[in-house]
Amino acid sequence: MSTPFAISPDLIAEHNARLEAATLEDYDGLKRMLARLGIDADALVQKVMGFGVAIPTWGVGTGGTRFARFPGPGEPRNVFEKVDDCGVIQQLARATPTISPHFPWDKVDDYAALCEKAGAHGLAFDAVNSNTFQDQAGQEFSYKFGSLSHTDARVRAQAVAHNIECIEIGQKLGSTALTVWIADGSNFAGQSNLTRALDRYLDAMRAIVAALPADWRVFLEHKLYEPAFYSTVISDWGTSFAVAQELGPKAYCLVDLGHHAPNVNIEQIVARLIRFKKLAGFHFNDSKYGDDDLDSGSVEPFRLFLVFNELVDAERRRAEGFAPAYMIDQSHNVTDPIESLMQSAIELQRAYAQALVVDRAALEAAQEANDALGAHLELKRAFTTDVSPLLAVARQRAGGAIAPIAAYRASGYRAQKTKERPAAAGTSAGIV
Ligand SMILES: [Mn+2]
Repeated sequence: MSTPFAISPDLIAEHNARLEAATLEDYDGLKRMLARLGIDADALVQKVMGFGVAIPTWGVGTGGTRFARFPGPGEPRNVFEKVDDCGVIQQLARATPTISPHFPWDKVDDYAALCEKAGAHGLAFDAVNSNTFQDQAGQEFSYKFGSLSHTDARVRAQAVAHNIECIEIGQKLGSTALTVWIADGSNFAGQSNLTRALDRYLDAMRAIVAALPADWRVFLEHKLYEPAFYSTVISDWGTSFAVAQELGPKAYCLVDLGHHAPNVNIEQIVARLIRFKKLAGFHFNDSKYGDDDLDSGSVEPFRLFLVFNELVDAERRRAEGFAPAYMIDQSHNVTDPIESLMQSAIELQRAYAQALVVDRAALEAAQEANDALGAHLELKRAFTTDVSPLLAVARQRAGGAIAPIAAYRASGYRAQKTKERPAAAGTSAGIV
């Protein structure tokens, strides 16, 4: 097992010493500009430092598509090595204090050792993810035609048992949430009875909810299509919401930004779920065409900002039951996953900081006066505010690197891991 903190703190200190003067100069300028608007930049830095998003264990490996996977050098070969990579991401960017594991991919014999490993990096575990969308070696029944909604009760029972096992593992890791995404659906009109499939899913989910410990929540993740291309059982936020209502107070709706119909107003969906106290949290990514799993904020940063605008609005009015879990869920095919994950976490912090820069009183006044353009301009002003110096200061104050990707490249971490981790056949990574 490699030692924690493989990147030397001295390297980060030297890196920061080189960039500090220019960073503070830019920050002071931003601080004066925000002060003129009555906004305290230092308070925003504190807010940004308090923002954390979970890294999925599958994210530190190269994802791939249904066509091919092109593995990168020095990829983690097991969950312990994945935790090492998550440790580096957190060490440098200081925005990702938790890990979201996936089972059975991350199954180990000794979960106490895994907790110890994560703890040594200052990391904890967030929601655990179950997997009934593929068959595992030695599994009795196949999920080819579904899992929790399968026509055969024995398959459903097997899928329920797997989810309960995930809860049991999660308890050992200090997690308090289970994320359930099923691939169930149909590829032909008539293949599946749309009503009965949902009924079977509800029955199975009731058994899973009944197994949740008192302080646990279950996150229901919907997805419009793929692998089912005609109908998907939990296809949209409406189905997810109705199901969460039926399953009771422990069930919440998870919003994966890529899992919606084209052109859907995602920020409005977020507002609705907050209003009905059913927002579980997010799987962050970006997309241009569908469920593309592109890096967060890389294609539509304004949409991301508008989502955070709703979140900050809810936070400021202390919306009842508002406690979203933030996770990244994207597939890195052409980049070093560590770099992509750091950059994505920064883009999420950026959207959060920009949303904090909105003058809520001015926005509300414009809305009340039906000043459509005035309201829009207030959002645009916040969105076009360059908060980069504020984010850099937050990172440095939290002990990270001012420019995490530059520091990472200078560290030689990937080259070192390429030597330590010769490619193993069948290393799993994927997209959820
Ligand atoms: Mn997802």
